[in-house]
Amino acid sequence: MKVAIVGASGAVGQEFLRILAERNFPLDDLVLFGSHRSAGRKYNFKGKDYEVKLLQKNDDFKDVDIAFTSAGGDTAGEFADTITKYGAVMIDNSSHFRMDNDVPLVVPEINPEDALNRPRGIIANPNCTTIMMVVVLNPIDKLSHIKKIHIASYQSASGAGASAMKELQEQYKEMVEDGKVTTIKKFPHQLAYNVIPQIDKMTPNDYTKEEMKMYNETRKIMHSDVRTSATCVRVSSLRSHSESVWFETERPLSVEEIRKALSKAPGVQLKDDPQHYVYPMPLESAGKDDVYVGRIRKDLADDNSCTLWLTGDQIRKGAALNAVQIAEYLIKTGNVK
Ligand code: 2RA
Repeated sequence: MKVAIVGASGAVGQEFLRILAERNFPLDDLVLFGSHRSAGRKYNFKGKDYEVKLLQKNDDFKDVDIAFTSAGGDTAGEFADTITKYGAVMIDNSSHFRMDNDVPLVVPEINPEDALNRPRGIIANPNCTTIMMVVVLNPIDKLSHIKKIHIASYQSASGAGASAMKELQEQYKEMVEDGKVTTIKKFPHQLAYNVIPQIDKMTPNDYTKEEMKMYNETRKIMHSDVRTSATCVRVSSLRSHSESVWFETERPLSVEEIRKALSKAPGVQLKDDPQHYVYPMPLESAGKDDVYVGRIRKDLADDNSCTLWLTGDQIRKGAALNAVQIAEYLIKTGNVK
């Protein structure tokens, strides 16, 4: 099994290296790719150094079985043919292919079989906030169909990449040392001591692209007609996203039913004892694999609705881990070239 990581120097690329090592992913050979900026850098994987090669339109992917790509939508679009030409499965982390009818959009806890039908050799990894939400809501949808979802997200700097995490740390340092922030590059406004109610570009309906991803991708992954209305907000935590979710089901559900379903759900950890200050927070979920859920309660405004709070590591389950789990499923089902 030969594995490629495209975008190896980025936050998600680096997480791929850690997760593949931790999970003892069955690979015999590894090849790293990157842009002009990162080509030539070396990264260690299980005691051996690997040099990042420049991603080019050539035959470098000839022997590759699985390519994990996290290099942005434009690069994914431009290099997809090069990557898949000789039969490699491309598991892409960008939003470029997610809504294409001939590209499956997969969360292994929910719709792993979709990964088996990939006419273009591409499988899309969903948006981070969507992955974490559907891992929690799908087991509830099985109790009673979820018709509507309202969500407010609290997304850490990590969602905008390694340089954004550095920028947030720099901004806090500048505030302490100079009393004002001068470094504002990755975010549209100062993030330190602030929250920004915009993630990704604004679309003509005044929802952001991130919010529309939550609407569209949730339907595709869950094979559902559910409607999701989101406000996605950047907050000044460093790593791990959180979400406050309200959902309306066809029949009213009790909190006990929901807790029972979630306590058995794969990839989910219940942390729900609010009377004793027990609920999940991003500081704890950072670096962990599961999505943590708490504050489960009835919605006071609607008998058929409940509400909950969740948090999960956007770089792991929201990106690299989900992609690696897809690859593990393909290997388990003998579905790699
Ligand atoms: C973020 N990239 O900006 C993520 C959203 N998908 O948080």
